[in-house]
Amino acid sequence: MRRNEEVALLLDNIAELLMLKNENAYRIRAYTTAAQNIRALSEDIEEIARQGRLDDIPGVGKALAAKIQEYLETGRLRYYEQLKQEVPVAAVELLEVPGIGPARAHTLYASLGVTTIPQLLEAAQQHKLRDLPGFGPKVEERLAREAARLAQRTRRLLLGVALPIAEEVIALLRSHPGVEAIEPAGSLRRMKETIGDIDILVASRRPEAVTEAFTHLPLVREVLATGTTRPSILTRDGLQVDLRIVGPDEWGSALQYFTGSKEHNIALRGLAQEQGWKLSEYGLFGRDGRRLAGRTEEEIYHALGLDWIPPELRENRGEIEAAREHRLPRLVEFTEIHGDLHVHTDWSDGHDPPERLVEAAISRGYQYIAFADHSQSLGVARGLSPEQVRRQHQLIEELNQRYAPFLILHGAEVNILPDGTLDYPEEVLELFDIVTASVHSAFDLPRERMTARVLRAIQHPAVDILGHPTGRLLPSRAPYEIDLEPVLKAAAEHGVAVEINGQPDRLDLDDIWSRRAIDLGAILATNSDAHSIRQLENMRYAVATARRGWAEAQHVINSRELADVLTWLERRAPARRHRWRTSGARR
Ligand code: DGT
Ligand code: CA
Ligand code: CA
Ligand code: ZN
Repeated sequence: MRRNEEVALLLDNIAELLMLKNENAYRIRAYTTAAQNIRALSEDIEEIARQGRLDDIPGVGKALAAKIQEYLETGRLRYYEQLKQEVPVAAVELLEVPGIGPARAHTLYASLGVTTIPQLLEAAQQHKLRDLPGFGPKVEERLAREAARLAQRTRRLLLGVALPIAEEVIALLRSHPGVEAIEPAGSLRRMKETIGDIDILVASRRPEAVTEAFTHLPLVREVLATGTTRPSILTRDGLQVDLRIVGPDEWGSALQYFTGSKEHNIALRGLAQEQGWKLSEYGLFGRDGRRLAGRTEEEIYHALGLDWIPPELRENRGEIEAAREHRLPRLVEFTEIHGDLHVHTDWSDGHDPPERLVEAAISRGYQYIAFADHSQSLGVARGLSPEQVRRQHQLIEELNQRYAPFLILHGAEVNILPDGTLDYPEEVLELFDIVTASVHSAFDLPRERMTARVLRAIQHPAVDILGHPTGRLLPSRAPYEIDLEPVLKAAAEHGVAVEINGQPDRLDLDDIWSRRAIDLGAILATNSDAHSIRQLENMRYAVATARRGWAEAQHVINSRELADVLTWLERRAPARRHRWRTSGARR
């Protein structure tokens, strides 16, 4: 099934480019229909191609079959490459603007060279649109407004930036006497990795008073809208916060609606419609208009024959079917996390000394922590020399005496060198209790070589965790080229945990790949990758990502008790067993 989605996306992309070319609707629909049908296949498209049955797929004729065949075999499609020469791909963005269809988009890029929303805004402000065929002053004015709105909206925030601010607002409003309930909504409640804007929902019988308090919070820079039930502000950090105030009776339906996602809501509304019912932010209503549910979210889901669905799963990725069949996962909880296996000290590029990190970990209720300073070749991050590793080993033994029964594991974040070997000789690797292997250099290797590189590291018996497996940085650095399927399979086979790195700009693996890792039998490690005490908090984002990836506690190595983690660490390196027995650290 590996390439089904890839092929479907390719066909969708072609359809979009054809739209921009203003091709006839019939041809365009042929591509989107084929894409849909390929997504619905329960068979691997590569297998179908091998058996020469591509044109048996509904909506796929001989010509399209040949194109898919070409793409599957060569990784390229000449027709698509050629289209990209003819049509500026960036202009697809214009189709997002309400009021711009294919014909107008075509006119915009063909006569003005406008391909992006900011360019559209500029052209509208300079009154260059009104004289274009099919536009006019009214349209120009409207497009200027829409483009201005969208240009703002495209700036997405990291979850780790948005959540603390939202929580500050919520804490400040919660104590207001008019507030009966308050929760984050939207992508924030779903803990998505990036957030378009911050949505907060309040239940109150006194919306004017709440709006008054909200728009006068100390962190408000500018009030964008004052409507009594929908005030909106800009914070001092320049973030937009939308508040919705509803009556307590509508709390459940409003929370459900404003949590989204849009796709999840559409699917849910469809379920209601099958019964002849109507679902909106005001409630679930029967054929005769009688209100069936709406005070709580549970009420609504139950009325629709579903178990209540945790917000992190509400993306229409199978959660509704699972809820109907009572097979939703029991998602891992933050309180089930017993330790953090990736923390940097001031020995490499961290800010805080080991002792203080240990104390912070203990006060978080953890049973164990692993220091994972950088390895020798990472000069910029003050990677440790073998000599320093030996001294750090000594120090950790002393700390373990002092802090028992809490256990400090001596770990390292060891670079995977371009050829897949590790950045320390064997006799140094043997000193570590736990090793996280990560790629920190040569990001531009071809896909096959990057994959082979990481596979080789996984096979090394010293390696326990694969660190930030794709190397992406939000919002700017794309993942390096790597074929994750075999990597995750190898990790599963060797008992190597796959990291969900909790740094807000990493969240790597992401939600989708985390879910795939679980399906392939791999175990995850939710790690903070903290470089300071404060950043131990990153664990939250790692756990949230795991939850979005449908992870249960059993799928997360650091939700295990200390003794079970030690057993796991002994799986390929039995000599380690001797170590914790003699140090007396094992309870
Ligand atoms: P964001 O802000 O881009 O990260 O994503 P969301 O999901 O927070 O979206 P936002 O802020 O536009 O809207 C908040 C929620 O309101 C959204 O998740 C679902 C609901 N919603 C908004 N527009 C629609 C709509 O057109 N249809 C449906 N069914 N729900 C909508
Ligand atoms: Ca939002
Ligand atoms: Ca919003
Ligand atoms: Zn790293």
